[in-house]
Amino acid sequence: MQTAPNPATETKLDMEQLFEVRRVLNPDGTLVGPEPDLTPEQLKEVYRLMVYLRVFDQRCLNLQRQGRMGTFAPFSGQEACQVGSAYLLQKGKDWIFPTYRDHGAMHTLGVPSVNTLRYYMGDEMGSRAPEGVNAFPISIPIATQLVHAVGAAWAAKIKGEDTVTVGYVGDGGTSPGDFHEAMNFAAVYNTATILFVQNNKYAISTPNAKQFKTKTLAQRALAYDIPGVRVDGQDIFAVLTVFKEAIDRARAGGGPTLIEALTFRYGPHTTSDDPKRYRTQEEVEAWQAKDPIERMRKYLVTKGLWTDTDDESLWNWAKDQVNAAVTEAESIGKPSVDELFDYLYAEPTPELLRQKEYLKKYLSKQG
Ligand SMILES: Cc1ncc(C[n+]2csc(CCOP(=O)(O)OP(=O)(O)O)c2C)c(N)n1
Repeated sequence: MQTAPNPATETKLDMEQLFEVRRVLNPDGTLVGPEPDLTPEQLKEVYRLMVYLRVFDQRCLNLQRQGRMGTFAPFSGQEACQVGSAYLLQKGKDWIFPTYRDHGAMHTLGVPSVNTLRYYMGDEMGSRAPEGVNAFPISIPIATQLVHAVGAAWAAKIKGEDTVTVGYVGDGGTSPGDFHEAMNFAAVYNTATILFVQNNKYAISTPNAKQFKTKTLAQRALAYDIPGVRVDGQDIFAVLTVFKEAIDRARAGGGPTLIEALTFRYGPHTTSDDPKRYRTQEEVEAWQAKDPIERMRKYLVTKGLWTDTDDESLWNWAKDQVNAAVTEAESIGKPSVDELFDYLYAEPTPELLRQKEYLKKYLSKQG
């Protein structure tokens, strides 16, 4: 008896070719594709944001080491993904749903650094973005925020609004069911959602090879019949370009896009792990040679838009700005005990009230 061919095993599509990595700016700062449609001022703003975020990130690591901040998740190396994914969104209209590593995107959208510092210093009030800055609080559970991003886009669609939402996730976050549920729902209801995977190669210490079998993550879009894109995540121009395409399509009613950016975090997963135990120095250095900030600096210099003096002033300016934000955050008093309990439900449950009284008594006994 003849068996029918099985497409799942017979298909020999080259997924890496099908989902070829989009690139505009080479590591040496030369162009290989059309630049995004930005004015010289906007180009400099994008660069300024990336530099600022690098300085901020490094400072947060130091604050944690000095015992002035709790556990922190650094994103140095991922600045092009952070800035490029949020820069073209419409402020006050579009929404982002970030992970614990996306404070760079939050800042790009308008969340002040003081908020991020307060959050990581243990004050939940840091999660409250200013009015008109549409950033959801950081999600610690991985992939849950994708479902929220799709839900928000669906709600906007029902209301007849052309709002776009971006759900952020890492490579590890593509394994939980929430990722697939979000993809399916976004596809079926054709929501204006961008599902943005920053594939930084490791989920804490788990490498890609132990996380998924497919050659790419972008190809998962095929299963849901939505566009899937792979992009060089160290190339700010390419990230801006693929986001422009996805945002325009979503806003025009064209539905969701899955974007996989190939990127790398230079530092630890969080301040509580040691990356030397699961990756080599050579790997880190190979990625540092493709640095997104250095790449854009070279481009700006070649274009005649930037000088060494400009660069020195920018790094100094960023340090001053970050210092001012740290001073401000540290001058804000500690949150009260009530704040730990008061915002989960409109009416507190008897159990929460009991816990609150218990904690207050305990703390007053401790003096
Ligand atoms: C639902 C859930 N399961 C497990 C964890 C524990 N955890 C925290 S971070 C992490 C790895 C996430 O890696 P990835 O999605 O690649 O994002 P990255 O941290 O690299 O940005 C895990 C498993 C969690 N926070 N939430």
